[in-house]
Amino acid sequence: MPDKNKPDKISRRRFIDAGIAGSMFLGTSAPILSALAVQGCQPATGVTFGACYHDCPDTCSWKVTTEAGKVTGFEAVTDHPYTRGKLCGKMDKFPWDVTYHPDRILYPLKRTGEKGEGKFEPVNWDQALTEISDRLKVILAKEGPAAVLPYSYAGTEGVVHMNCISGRFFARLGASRLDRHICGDTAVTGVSGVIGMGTPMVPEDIQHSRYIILWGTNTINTNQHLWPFVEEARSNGARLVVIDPLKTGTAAKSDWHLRPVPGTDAALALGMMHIIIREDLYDREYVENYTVGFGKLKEHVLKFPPEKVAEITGLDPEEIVVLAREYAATRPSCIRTMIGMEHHANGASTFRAIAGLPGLTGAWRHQGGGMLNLTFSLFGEALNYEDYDITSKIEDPSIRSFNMVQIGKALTQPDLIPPIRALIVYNSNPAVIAPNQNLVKKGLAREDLLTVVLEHFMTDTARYADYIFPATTQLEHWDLQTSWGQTYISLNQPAIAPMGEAKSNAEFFRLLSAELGLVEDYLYESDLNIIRKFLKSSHPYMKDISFSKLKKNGWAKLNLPDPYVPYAQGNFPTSSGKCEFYSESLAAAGISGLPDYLPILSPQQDQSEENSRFPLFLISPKSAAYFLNSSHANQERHLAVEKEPFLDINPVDAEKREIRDGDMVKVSNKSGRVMLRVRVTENIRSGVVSIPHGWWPSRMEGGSSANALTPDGLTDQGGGSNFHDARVEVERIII
Ligand SMILES: Nc1nc2c(c(=O)[nH]1)N[C@H]1C(S)=C(S)[C@@H](COP(=O)(O)OP(=O)(O)OC[C@H]3O[C@@H](n4cnc5c(=O)[nH]c(N)nc54)[C@H](O)[C@@H]3O)O[C@H]1N2
Ligand SMILES: Nc1nc2c(c(=O)[nH]1)N[C@H]1C(S)=C(S)[C@@H](COP(=O)(O)OP(=O)(O)OC[C@H]3O[C@@H](n4cnc5c(=O)[nH]c(N)nc54)[C@H](O)[C@@H]3O)O[C@H]1N2
Ligand code: SF4
Ligand SMILES: [Mo]
Repeated sequence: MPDKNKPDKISRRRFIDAGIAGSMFLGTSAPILSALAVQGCQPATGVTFGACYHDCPDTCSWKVTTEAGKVTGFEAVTDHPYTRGKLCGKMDKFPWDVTYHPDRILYPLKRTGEKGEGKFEPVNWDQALTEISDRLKVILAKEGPAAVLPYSYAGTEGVVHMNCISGRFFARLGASRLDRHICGDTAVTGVSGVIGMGTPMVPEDIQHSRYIILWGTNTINTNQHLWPFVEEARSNGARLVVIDPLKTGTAAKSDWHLRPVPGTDAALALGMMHIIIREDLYDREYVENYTVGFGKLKEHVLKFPPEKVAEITGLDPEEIVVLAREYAATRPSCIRTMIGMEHHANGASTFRAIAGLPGLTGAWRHQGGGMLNLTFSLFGEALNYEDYDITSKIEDPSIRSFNMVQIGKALTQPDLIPPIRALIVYNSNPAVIAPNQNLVKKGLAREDLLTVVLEHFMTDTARYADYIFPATTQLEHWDLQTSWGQTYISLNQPAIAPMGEAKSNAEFFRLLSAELGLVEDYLYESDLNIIRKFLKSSHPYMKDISFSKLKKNGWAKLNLPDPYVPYAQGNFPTSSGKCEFYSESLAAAGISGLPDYLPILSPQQDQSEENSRFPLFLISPKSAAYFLNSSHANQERHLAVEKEPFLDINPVDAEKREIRDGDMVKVSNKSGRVMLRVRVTENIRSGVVSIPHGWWPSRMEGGSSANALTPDGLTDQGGGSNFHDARVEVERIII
């Protein structure tokens, strides 16, 4: 059970910055270590265990068979109780789709053409590192280390290669810091305002639930190993409700699909509370003993009667009443949230309002009850972050930082002193995934910017690089995988030697450190040392989990209390130890003490001239089942399934614009325009259109994808992106 007094609560940011890697020095000289650090021995023939590196809540475990140093078999481990012997369609042929793909970058490359053109020549490692380090030395001497910026996210979530040595390297340099808030921090900030930063439920327990609300999450696509547990609950009589403006594949399989206007869910949650309190459906004893601020909440939600909430959300008043009654009357009840819904200017407030519901109904009392959110805090408690996290100890917090969401602005801001002169990109593809794509590309196109990209493929970001370095894949390096969606820890062993001249992220930063003459031992810690040290923990969750056991089996479940019902009797990791309907600390910080609905003006309400020209909301969720963000969106097998990206539009909106199913359209706003084919469909509510996230602009007609239309504003708290607040107009292209 999370202990609110322990300083080991890690934010999602800190988890991602798991550049938070460990310490403990080997005391050997840097270059020698560098040579030793790369690989443990991998068998030429035999079986190794590994785990998926993707930014996906499922963190599947796999088994690799090799013969004569080549992969001959790749499959899910069958005895894993959560992932249950199945990899997803994106990853079930991973060795051939990625590691052995003929387009994979296997040698360092140096730019010969214009930035963005994609013309390169091979260069050897030594020469490329020397040239980069010479340019960096000039930048450091002339403009200082703040002129250097890393750009990375969760391309691999392994604790070694996500941001361990690299995090230490940039902190040691004194480079500008990157705020990695693009995913999850907004949701987590909102939820923790009410119930604290803990892990409220474990995913398997959803099978015990009898009322399941999948709220703003497309489980079948984005979290597919949870789905069998949902189905199990249903076969035992659970009712499944999906709340999503889109009729996703998950919504299509639900018992009841509610389709609010995007960005209005906080009003819906407060409206449910209105009914639950008015009709006396709340758990009096739970509220009295384990919550604070009920009196204030009761008065506050009077402002959210069903008629008013119906007006805001576009739902029927009756739907709101029935949802509230059913939710309050059925036990155990579980609300499952993930990430997509946070991508609005009011994202944190939305999550905060929703997080209050289980406290009101006492859903926390039951196994299978409460809120299934993210599980990363369990790993934050269990593992030895103290030794692993050198970065935060050496990083100077007074050095300026840039939010990764606004990378376009950062690279193009005219009055920045010093300007960003060097950008090192790894584990991310900002030309595709960051909002305001045209501004990002403008920044990347700067001739005076030294851009270095570590990658597997020639991504749209890599095309802008001055130097590209070939990164190893998960089959070629050691790593340790924690999870933000389940409770297993997995060791990834290299199954084969690195292909071509590929080197891991950690090794790149060791080599660059040596080239720059940096001497600190923590820059040269080996992969295996990082892993072993990270596992060295006396926390009860780690009982009987060791490196050698993981090596033998591949995975281990954290030793959590069974059943895991942490808030059955309060014990919330909040400052009061209770569920905080009213938060003194947030009120003191100038944020509302109560959860509230902060309206995002709809295009109809917003009378500004600018926005009246763009009357439709655009959302760009992860609708592509075969992409993982922008990963795999260049692979034939994946593209064959996804075919092409469509703009989904409701018949009412299509008719107004004389658009028919299959027409080519131009979707535009002041930031950009995207050309694609439409699908006229009742699957989306009127007033909203949708384009799938992940497609590479270079592969689209007209050279732009969804993020050319998304705003680069920030969410109310947590520093996330308001991707889904875009407004657009759609026109038929007459050919
Ligand atoms: N196949 C696949 N799986 C993935 C990913 C991927 O790219 N592809 N990405 C991974 C990553 S990084 C993440 S963060 C997770 C995300 O996992 P999810 O959060 O489940 O996925 P999203 O598609 O981002 O958003 C979920 C749903 O939110 C809906 N939505 C948008 N705005 C609102 C709103 O205001 N209210 C409500 N109720 N719903 C709204 C969208 O229509 C969408 O269907 O998925 C992970 N898994
Ligand atoms: N419009 C819109 N935009 C979005 C979202 C949305 O829903 N809509 N979702 C947002 C969310 S939630 C997220 S998390 C971000 C995700 O954004 P990113 O984290 O940038 O995700 P990917 O596009 O998968 O890019 C990861 C890259 O890392 C590379 N990679 C993988 N392993 C390694 C490695 O070991 N070493 C190196 N050097 N590279 C490696 C892959 O080849 C890939 O190109 O996108 C965000 N952008
Ligand atoms: S992407 Fe997700 S579902 Fe697919 S193999 Fe990786 S962890 Fe499993
Ligand atoms: Mo994400």
